[in-house]
Amino acid sequence: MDMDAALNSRKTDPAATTSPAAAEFGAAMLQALRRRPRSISPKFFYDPDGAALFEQICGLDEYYLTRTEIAILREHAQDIARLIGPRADLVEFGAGTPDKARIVLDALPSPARYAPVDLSVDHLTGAKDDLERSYPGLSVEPLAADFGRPLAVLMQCPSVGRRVGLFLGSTIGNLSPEQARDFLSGVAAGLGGGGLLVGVDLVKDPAVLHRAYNDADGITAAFNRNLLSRANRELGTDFDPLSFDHYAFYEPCEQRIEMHLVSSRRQTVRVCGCAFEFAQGETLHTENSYKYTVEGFRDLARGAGLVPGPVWCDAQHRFSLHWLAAQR
Ligand code: AVJ
Repeated sequence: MDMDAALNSRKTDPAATTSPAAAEFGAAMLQALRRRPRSISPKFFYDPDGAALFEQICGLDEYYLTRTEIAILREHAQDIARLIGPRADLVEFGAGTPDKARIVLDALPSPARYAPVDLSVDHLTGAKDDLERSYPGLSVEPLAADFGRPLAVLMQCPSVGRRVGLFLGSTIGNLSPEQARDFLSGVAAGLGGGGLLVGVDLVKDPAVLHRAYNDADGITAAFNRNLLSRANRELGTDFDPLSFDHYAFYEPCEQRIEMHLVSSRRQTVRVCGCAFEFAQGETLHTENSYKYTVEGFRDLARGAGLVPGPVWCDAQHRFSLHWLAAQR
């Protein structure tokens, strides 16, 4: 292959770019731009810049989810610890930071293992030593994997005790209800008894939901646009992020927040050697964030073969934490 051909194949074949992660992102971006309506998985938001922006979102006044879930965890840590029991083997799906797991670990008698699972666990290498020092007898084993296939993940780390899953932050809201049911079925099959603690954002006044995804400081807008900046950095694309408007709204029929990037003008973007045109007003759908009623979520869990147990909510009924038991 001559130099030109080599360069060309590098441009058109995302698998020929550096890391497997970048290759997956490149393939997903190409697919996203080829289909109508254009859409891409929200899992690609979380490069280091995106993760930092998400941490900022978690501290915003408008974004009630994180602080509400933390308050519920703190208030009911003892009840949760009793359900989990001694020598627990905790697997956290989509663990950003271990802050919330720490609230649970603080209340547990002699936890055996904490395995945070995320696409990238680079940010967790420092946390491993900290955690092992805080909890003598605990072994911390970060696992780099796509938690979209929970059964495969659970089979990759055979249990060392009573197995309990953590799926916090309403990350389950990124899945459609059908995908969420499949996820829960996989967890049910992989837990072998034990249980799952899931944080689920609740259906509420659309104005409150709207504010949570349209903060005054524009941090959510920056988080959304970072997807395009990340593509520019990792894939060599030439998106102009500021020529895409952040658009997030609550869709009550689907009970979900939809997040989009809407092209503010006609423009052409080059991705992996291909040109893609955006008409003015054309959108790239970047995220769904489904909301549930308490009963609606319990029904979904039952449909996945899990047995719904206690549910804890805040006084304003904004957020819920569910204990789901896995049958042996
Ligand atoms: C991490 C998926 C729970 O849907 O609320 C925050 C991500 N998107 N602001 C959410 C997010 C926009 C968040 N989850």
